Amino acid sequence: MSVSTEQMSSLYEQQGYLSGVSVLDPAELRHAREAFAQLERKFGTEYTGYSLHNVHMQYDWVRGLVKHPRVLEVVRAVLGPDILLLDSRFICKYPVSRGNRSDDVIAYENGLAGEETAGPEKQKEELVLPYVAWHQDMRYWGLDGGPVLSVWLALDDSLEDNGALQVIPGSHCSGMLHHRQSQRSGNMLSVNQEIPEELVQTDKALLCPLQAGQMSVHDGLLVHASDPNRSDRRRCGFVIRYVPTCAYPIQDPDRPRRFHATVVVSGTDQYRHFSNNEKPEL
Ligand SMILES: O=C(O)CCC(=O)C(=O)O
Repeated sequence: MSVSTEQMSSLYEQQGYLSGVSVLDPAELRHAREAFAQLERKFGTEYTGYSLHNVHMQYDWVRGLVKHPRVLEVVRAVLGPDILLLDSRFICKYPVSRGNRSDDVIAYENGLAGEETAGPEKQKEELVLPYVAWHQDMRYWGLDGGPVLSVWLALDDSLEDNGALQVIPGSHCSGMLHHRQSQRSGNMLSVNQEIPEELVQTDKALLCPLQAGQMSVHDGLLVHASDPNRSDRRRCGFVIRYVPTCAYPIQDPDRPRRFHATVVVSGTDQYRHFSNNEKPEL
């Protein structure tokens, strides 16, 4: 994307997200994918699907991603010079195995997955495809004093058939919407919440397709979701949350959250609102 910093920030302000931003060159991408494959071999894909949380504290190659100059250039354009990394997580949707694939898709599309069924239908019950329900990130972060910006960095091509991110442009201007317990099985969100469909302008939904090595960024109030991976390819993304250093944690029982892995990644932190970032640099 060859747009100026001013254009980037005004587009972001208007629509609540940017997409198709090139970040990793081919060598960097290869390195990240090889390192991720090593983690898959070490931990297994059950684990690497959603449990690689805040591993920027553990692995140099992940640390390189959260401080990647191109990532920080875009984040700075939106949040200003002083930036704290709040949290990071790999979110990987693996393909359904070929043998089961058509059954899985049918089970999901008929809404059978997760329902109480007997006999042969019981088998389908176990084949729930992971998806991410419509939500706003701010629903999960007990924070005030500044916006949250999420980066979604693609390690694989992320397209319609393997469950790319979808957004409702401009929805970040509607404030925090009501969330409830999700009605559908397979929601990857850790507290299983969703915005009821009647509150989401799904007719305005836009897909954010990304090539491996590209990223999208979105505002913490932007309504977004992603469908299951119905392809035979993996869809792996690295999600990084950033805030300006003026943001601070609040005690909100609806949004309990602990911040164990915050790091100043740009500028200085004159506020020191987050307790664990004694070391200003990672
Ligand atoms: O990876 C996904 O499908 C969803 C990610 C997401 O909800 C987020 O980045 O906030």
